[in-house]
Amino acid sequence: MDATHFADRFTTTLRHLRGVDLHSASDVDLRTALAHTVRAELIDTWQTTHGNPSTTPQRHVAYLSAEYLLGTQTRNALLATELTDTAREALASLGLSLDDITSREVEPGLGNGGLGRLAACFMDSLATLEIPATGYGIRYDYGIFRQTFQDGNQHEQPDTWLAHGSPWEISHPERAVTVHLGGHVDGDNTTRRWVPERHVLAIPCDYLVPGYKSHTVNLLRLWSARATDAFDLTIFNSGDYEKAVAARTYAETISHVLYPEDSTPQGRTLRLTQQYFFAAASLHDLLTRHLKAGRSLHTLPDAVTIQLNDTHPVIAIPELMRLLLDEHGLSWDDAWHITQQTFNYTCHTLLPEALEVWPLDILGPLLPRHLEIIFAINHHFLDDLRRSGADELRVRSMSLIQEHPVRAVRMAHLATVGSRTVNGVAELHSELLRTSVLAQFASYWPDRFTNVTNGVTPRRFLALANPELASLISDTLNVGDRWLKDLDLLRGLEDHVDDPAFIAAFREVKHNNKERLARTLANRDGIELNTNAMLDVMVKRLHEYKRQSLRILHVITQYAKMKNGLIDLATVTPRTVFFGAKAAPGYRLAKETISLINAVATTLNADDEIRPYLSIAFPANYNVTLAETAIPAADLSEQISLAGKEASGTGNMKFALNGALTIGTLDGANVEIRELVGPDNFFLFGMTEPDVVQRQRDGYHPHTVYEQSADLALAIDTISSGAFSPSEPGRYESLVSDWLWNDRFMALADYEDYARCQEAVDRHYANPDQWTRSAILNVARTGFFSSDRSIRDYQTRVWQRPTK
Ligand code: GL9
Repeated sequence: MDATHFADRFTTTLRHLRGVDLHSASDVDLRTALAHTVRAELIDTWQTTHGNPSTTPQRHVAYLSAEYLLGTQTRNALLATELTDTAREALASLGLSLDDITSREVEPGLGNGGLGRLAACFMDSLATLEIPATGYGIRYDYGIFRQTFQDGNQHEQPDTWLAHGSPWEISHPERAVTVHLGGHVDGDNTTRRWVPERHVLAIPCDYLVPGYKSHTVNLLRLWSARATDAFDLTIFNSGDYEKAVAARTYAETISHVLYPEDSTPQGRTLRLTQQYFFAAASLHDLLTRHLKAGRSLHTLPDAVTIQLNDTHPVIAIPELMRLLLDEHGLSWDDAWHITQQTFNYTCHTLLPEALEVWPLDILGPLLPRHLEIIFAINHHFLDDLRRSGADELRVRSMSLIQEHPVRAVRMAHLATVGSRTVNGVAELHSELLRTSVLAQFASYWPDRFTNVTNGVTPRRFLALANPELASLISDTLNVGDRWLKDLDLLRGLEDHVDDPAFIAAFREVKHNNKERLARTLANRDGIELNTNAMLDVMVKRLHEYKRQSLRILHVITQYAKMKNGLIDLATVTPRTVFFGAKAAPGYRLAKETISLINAVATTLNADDEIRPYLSIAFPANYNVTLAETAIPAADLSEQISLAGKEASGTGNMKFALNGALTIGTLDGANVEIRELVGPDNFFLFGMTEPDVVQRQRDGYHPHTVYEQSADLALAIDTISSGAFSPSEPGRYESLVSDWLWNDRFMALADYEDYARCQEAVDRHYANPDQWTRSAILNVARTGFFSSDRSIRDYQTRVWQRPTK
């Protein structure tokens, strides 16, 4: 398609779809028409690749995830279809700017953080690698909240991403699937029948996922809840209008809002309803397609493999059992074999409080038949376990049911028992799963456990986010943009690490990216960014284990020392410390940390003497769109979680690939990043995971650490003195006392080593050639972290056809 043709289609779409011409078109009209113009291209490709599923020889991958943090769609679709230049030229010929139109696109924020963004990267790689796949999830009416700051405190506003419609969505109300809830179970010992009490409709809302320069367009199918007519008709007929509307509202609540939780599960009936709602609708979809293709249920594992993204969709395991047993009349053994060979489970955490459990008094009333099936699975499993010689202690600790503090289903255990493979998301994480979190399962089924280290898509996080670096790479490697599909080719950059012209060009790209970020922050937040300072970035959910507190304590020490004349300003490496972080709305300590960072920012940024050397930028509402501008501008990437707590991290990979150096602990994928880039190009500090375990065993007393570190005490005492809260000196008392008397994630214990390491960062940065060399090596050596590699690992380690 050439530019004239594109322009023609665009104006026609504007007229026919929006009923406007160029002169009367609003922003929304333009955005919508552009999206539809590109979408039409994708649909043509999609129809040629997905015509008839029964002729596809490859096993279909179904990815089940409660979250997809997609980011904006249009520029990615243009990139994938190689239409960016065409669109730009076409729009320019109409007096319009592609960048203007796309810059106002609203991102679907249907996820909380890393787990949801990983799902989006995987969808991109599946399509790029031409693997037939469907992503299944929930179309939340409201995604992750929009964060604002008022007096430095976080406030949450509803995310109204659908306010102007969703031009990328194709919804099919006529293909709604019915999902049942509640009720009771009838029947005798041999035939059990669920008699549900309520029914809701699941409407498929499809998003096309184009592969980059591939012939595959996959589907992301998000389910939206609607009331059935029967749902409220009886009430309507009885004349109780209010009650009828309330009934309707109840059904539609199911897909109303994303739970804004980070790592910790919310034990609420609505959340379990959401999980079952999308798991059931997705399985219905998969089975219908399988049967329509004339296949037997016994061949399900040969045709489909289901990847469970954490435990959120694990209720799909008993649901598949229910369908096979109750609806299709299979025997228990056949049903179990099929189920167990179809599912695979990815675990994404190490925090014990993040392991989902569902109390029986929540699960039972909502899904009575499923609870019976879970008990039966447990019965079979525990029998086998006992036969293998396990004692009762072991049996109790591996049971799918916990007894204390309340009787509840352990979803990670159910997932492990019901899946063919279980994987962690980084080498260290998978190792810790095998040796601690799921150790007993790993010794019982050693072959079931494997690792797939996470990855990120280079299309969004290099080509789209960092076009200048992308074109420098293409020019330097002389392979066109082939490296975008074969990221190991970045290794070729090592040959240029001593080439002065390349070094200068690389540095210029970084500087331009800082200027671009400065423009964005000026417009978006009214923040002034010093583009001549080192940009030191910590962006991720606000959580104690990630230790934003460690970062801010060190900033405060530096500030206090500068103010007290303990640091000669002439020797200081100027830095801007950038934060981006949302706190779960009910997470008190996290919200206090946000308030403290903002208070310190206010003080530093108002100090004319200090500001040129040390300042803080903390824009509100960090999201995928802001990440795409912030990450390419960063010099330093902060990955400072307590060792053994961050399962992988994926931000860490995005920074390294964009030429930031990491200061980090030996946690998650940091370990692999450091191995690849080399110790000289990575700033390592802190306890190792075994150190942490030992220190806990010995008894950890943060107050003693405080007494023994003058620099740490300076920071904490400065806070306590009210330096950042003059009208209320005790404002941060709860934070201070938590650090001194609890400090669950041992920020204080790692403080001194962190401060030492930051000095090493300053020294390295003081030599620009040395720094740029390290930055280039970070890019050259981190091609491994392409999500294409992760998906290939899933193919060889997880999705191989089952052996009979
Ligand atoms: C997470 C882990 O905490 C991260 O370390 C990991 O990189 C991602 C993807 O595997 O998964 N697990 C988890 O619950 N979240 C993660 O980021 N939390 C959110 O997504 C908010």
